[in-house]
Amino acid sequence: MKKLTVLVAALFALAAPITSFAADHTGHGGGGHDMGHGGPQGDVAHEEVVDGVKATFKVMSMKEHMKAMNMEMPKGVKETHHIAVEFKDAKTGKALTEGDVKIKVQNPDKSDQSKDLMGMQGHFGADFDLSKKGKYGVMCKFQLKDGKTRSAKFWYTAK
Ligand SMILES: [Cu+2]
Repeated sequence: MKKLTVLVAALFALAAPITSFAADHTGHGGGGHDMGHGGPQGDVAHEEVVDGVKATFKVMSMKEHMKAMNMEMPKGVKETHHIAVEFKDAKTGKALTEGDVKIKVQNPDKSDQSKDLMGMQGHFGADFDLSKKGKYGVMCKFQLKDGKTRSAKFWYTAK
């Protein structure tokens, strides 16, 4: 009996992220998602608590990001979007600003792009080429000061 309980628990643990992934998927495709209401720092694309850490993802155009950082748009950039993530201790709300953060983006055509994110002004960020219309799968792996490796993922639809 005990074995069965463990198995069921394991199944649930496996199923949970997939279910929320699928829910996001339909949620974002369902229309009525108004881009550009998120202020200068962009829209919250995804928020998730992973093992005690709250991860907030924002996807913004390079223009928006440069404006928010008070910087000029550099010439010749082929990246179109900036993906930013902020981490907070889910209990205390304290910002967690040190760690290794990687993002892999699966493009609509199933090719992918991976980047290490840089720590900048309280968030981690990197620039990606999201110029094709369609659904991008964003997978983030992060290791913060406590040494645990966590991951989060979500869908982003480029219109
Ligand atoms: Cu940034």
